[in-house]
Amino acid sequence: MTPRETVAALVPRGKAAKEAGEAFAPANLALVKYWGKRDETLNLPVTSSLSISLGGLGTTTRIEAAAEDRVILDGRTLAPETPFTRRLIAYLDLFREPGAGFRVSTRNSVPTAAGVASSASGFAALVLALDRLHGWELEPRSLSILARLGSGSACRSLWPGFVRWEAGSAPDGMDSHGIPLGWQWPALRIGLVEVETGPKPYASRAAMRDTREQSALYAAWPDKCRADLAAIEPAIEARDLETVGRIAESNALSMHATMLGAWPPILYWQSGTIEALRAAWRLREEGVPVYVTMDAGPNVKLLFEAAHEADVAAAFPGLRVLLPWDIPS
Ligand code: 2P0
Repeated sequence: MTPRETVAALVPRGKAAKEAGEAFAPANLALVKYWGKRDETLNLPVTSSLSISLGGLGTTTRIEAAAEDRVILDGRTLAPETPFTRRLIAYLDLFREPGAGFRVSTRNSVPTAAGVASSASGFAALVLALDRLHGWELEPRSLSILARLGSGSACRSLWPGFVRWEAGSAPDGMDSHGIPLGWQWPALRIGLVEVETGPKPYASRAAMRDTREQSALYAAWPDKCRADLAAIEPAIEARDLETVGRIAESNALSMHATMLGAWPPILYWQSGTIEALRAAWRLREEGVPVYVTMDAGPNVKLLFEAAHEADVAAAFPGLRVLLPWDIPS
């Protein structure tokens, strides 16, 4: 199945379009990571993954019908040849009727400097805005499948709180989508430690592929993810930070270890990454329950509970603290 066929199978025809559609979607942080695809065209993952939403950090997108395509990011019209515009237009091409144009205005509250992926919230907000523009009224599961076609991790950005991306096994990907887990954990906090603000040396899409194809260590990764996923869900339900944190930290560091086994090696870490990691470990030795996770970049994210926020903030000057359930309506 092609992405276009997926869209044709899910999207109803002949609905009355509105003037515009607008939506917010939160960014998400994976506690058990997605790293490796079994199908690169449909963004189907090798393993299931699990994330937590990042509260008010995310993307707001407004879309309108227009004579020709125009993409506006944070108030500025982008040139058609930027990678951002190309990727967005290629995605819109999956949905458009012949001759139709779109004006898309998108704003990220995700600071690019914070190293939080904006493609996840970006494609989730876009598909929600498309749904509202066209009056499709699709089920969240269908929206999640459509968001996945833009970026894998986007299929987890349609809900607040914890979301499992079920890898599925169908070749057409119709069973590969996000599932909201519903567990509330109001005291849980996410801390963003900004290590480096420059552009990434490797795009995560290519890094994921190179790791899978070249790293002998990748062979151990799918089983690690399956075991981590099976163990983390009951721990989340029990609000057991020690177990959740241990699994999330180990999963993230193992993902980075698989990348080092590729040739040429893929290393996102900077010296500040290691300093942040050691600072978190020091805090833990002092009795503060704080755990680390990282994505395809040098920045570090911390998991802790509200009761320890002051200790954590004191050890990480400039820490940005997020409340996962504090999502704009
Ligand atoms: C994740 N990451 O689970 C993992 C952990 C980065 C590290 O999903 O190619 O932008 O668009 O499907 O979703 C980043 O990869 O990749 C990612 P595509 P995506 O959050």
